[in-house]
Amino acid sequence: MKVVVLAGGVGGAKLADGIARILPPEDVTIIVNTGDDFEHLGLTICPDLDTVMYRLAGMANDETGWGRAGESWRTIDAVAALGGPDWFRLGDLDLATHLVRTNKLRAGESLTAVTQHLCQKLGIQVSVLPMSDQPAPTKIQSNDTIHPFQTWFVQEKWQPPVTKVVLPEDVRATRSVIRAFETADLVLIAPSNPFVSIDPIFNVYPIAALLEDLPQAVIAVSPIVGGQAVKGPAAKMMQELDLPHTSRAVAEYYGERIDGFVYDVQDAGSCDNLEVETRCLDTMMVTEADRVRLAQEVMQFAEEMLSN
Ligand code: FO1
Repeated sequence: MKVVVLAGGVGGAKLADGIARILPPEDVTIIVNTGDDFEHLGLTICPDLDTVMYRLAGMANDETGWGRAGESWRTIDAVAALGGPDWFRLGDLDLATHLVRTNKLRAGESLTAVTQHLCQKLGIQVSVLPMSDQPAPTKIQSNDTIHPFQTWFVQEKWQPPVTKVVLPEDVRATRSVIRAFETADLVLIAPSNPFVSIDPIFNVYPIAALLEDLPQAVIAVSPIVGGQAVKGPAAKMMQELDLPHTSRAVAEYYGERIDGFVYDVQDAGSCDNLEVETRCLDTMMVTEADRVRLAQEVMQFAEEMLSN
């Protein structure tokens, strides 16, 4: 069964890793949000692509969820000593990724080609695709201020209340992304932030239409557990966007876009008589074994749905 996983940061990377561990690599494509990307210190930084790649390569930093394990910070601290910006913590090992990526992009390679190169060097066998090769910066409007994403997320620690998530117009999917959707039997929406990780992917033309027209099943895994986001601003954003911060509200937010919904045992009973098929599972992924188990249970749910 050919599976496409839509992923953002930490939660998305974990489900992607679980799926990559149980399916043949040629059947798995991870399509990653690039709305968080930005230019910083002259480097092109792609946080969600890097979080997914490091997790798939077994070198993710489990404390932070982003960057690399066993990191050191000598360079960024030397940057600070020279009066440079150190608010966005770039580790010494992580910098290698940004240097190689930026160098290749400057030489004219596409982000898709650069990502493929990095994955090959990191020993990643599944396909990891940026949602587009064009810049597609997500901005956060808070009342009458519009913040670049990383300024809001890191510098402001996602505290400014979100009035609106501002997505770019005219961003187009790559041929590889379109082909992945056209050959998919199943699309999984990982437990990522619906507004700043998943919506930016749907915003890329013609992904929303592709998902509507093609026969495959679309299953989302809730990023909200027990009324809280497992990590990051999703629950806070739901309140600011006048949505209940519940897993049921996530299913209702995805609405027609999904055929199935997976929510956590902590929310048992909260997603009965939804339009879509649902499955109540232990969705917390702390260990690798958790990631494999959840992936297996989600695939079982999908197979049951697809066989009906
Ligand atoms: N997030 C932070 O909260 N603080 C940081 O200093 C930080 C540095 C960083 C460096 C590389 C990278 O790939 C991600 C980094 N992140 C940091 C996380 C990043 O802002 C988020 O992963 C995404 O943009 C949202 O998912």
